Amino acid sequence: MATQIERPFSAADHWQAKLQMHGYCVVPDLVSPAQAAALEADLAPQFAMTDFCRGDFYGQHTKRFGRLLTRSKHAAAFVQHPLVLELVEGALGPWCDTIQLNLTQAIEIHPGAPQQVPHRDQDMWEGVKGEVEYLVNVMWALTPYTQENGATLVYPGSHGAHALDAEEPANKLAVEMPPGSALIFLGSTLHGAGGNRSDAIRRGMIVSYALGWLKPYENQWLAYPPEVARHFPPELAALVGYRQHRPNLGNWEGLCPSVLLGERLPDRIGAIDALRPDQAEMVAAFRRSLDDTDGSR
Ligand SMILES: O=C(O)CCC(=O)C(=O)O
Ligand SMILES: [Fe+2]
Repeated sequence: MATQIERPFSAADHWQAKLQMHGYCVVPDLVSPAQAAALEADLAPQFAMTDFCRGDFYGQHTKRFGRLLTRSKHAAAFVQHPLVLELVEGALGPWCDTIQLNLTQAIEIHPGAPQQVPHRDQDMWEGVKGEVEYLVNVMWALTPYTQENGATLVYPGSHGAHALDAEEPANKLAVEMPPGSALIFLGSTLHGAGGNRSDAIRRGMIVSYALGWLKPYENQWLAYPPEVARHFPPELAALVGYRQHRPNLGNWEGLCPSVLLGERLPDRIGAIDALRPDQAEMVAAFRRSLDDTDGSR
């Protein structure tokens, strides 16, 4: 009998186990305080120019804006953090071929903001619930998050099949954390911003990732059109949508949309299949059966 070589238990395995068990995990010091401060310094003047939100979901004492990859050169390191990507791919891998960026959003919760309605971010999509995970959220603290200033509230164990429970879970937890730490939670986990009872602003950034075949919350192709995405490293461009999700989803003229990021397009291009191996095999088997039928005539 062949011996199985065991993969060592990695940091990602540790956090994945917590994420799956509780619906969330809090990873301390995922980036340095200096990295968090550099991002915050870029976002601060943009918050100052942004109006307060309207509508009771966002909340009128909050400010938000998106497209963060265009707002700060420091944002990409957060979006592409290797541990985060490994966790997200592990959590969403059973339901997709590749993941995609769902949104980046800078959020300020101002003094006097009431608690946000508890919600599950997956409910933006009308698919089956309780069996599929659609999304993973990463909340990065840019100022300290405290119970008083509106730290995100999570409901431990409210994820997965519990998303179908009629009752709201009894226990909630204000996730207190310093800048550079991140709260990672599933799209099925009940959560919301806490109320800000302090006299200081709570500032953070949400980066979320979704199954590669869904319509993302923030329209990534408009947030990062080809003239912008052309300057991204290829993996980042792929994450914001310049890649097909097999089979053939998100194509441009039947091709991978990354062709738009090149210098020049050929005049005429024919469509090219992008199939999963099992689909390619099914199609090839059908073709062979046609050839066999033709040959026997
Ligand atoms: O700001 C927060 O703590 C959470 C915000 C949130 O969950 C949302 O807007 O969907
Ligand atoms: Fe949310």
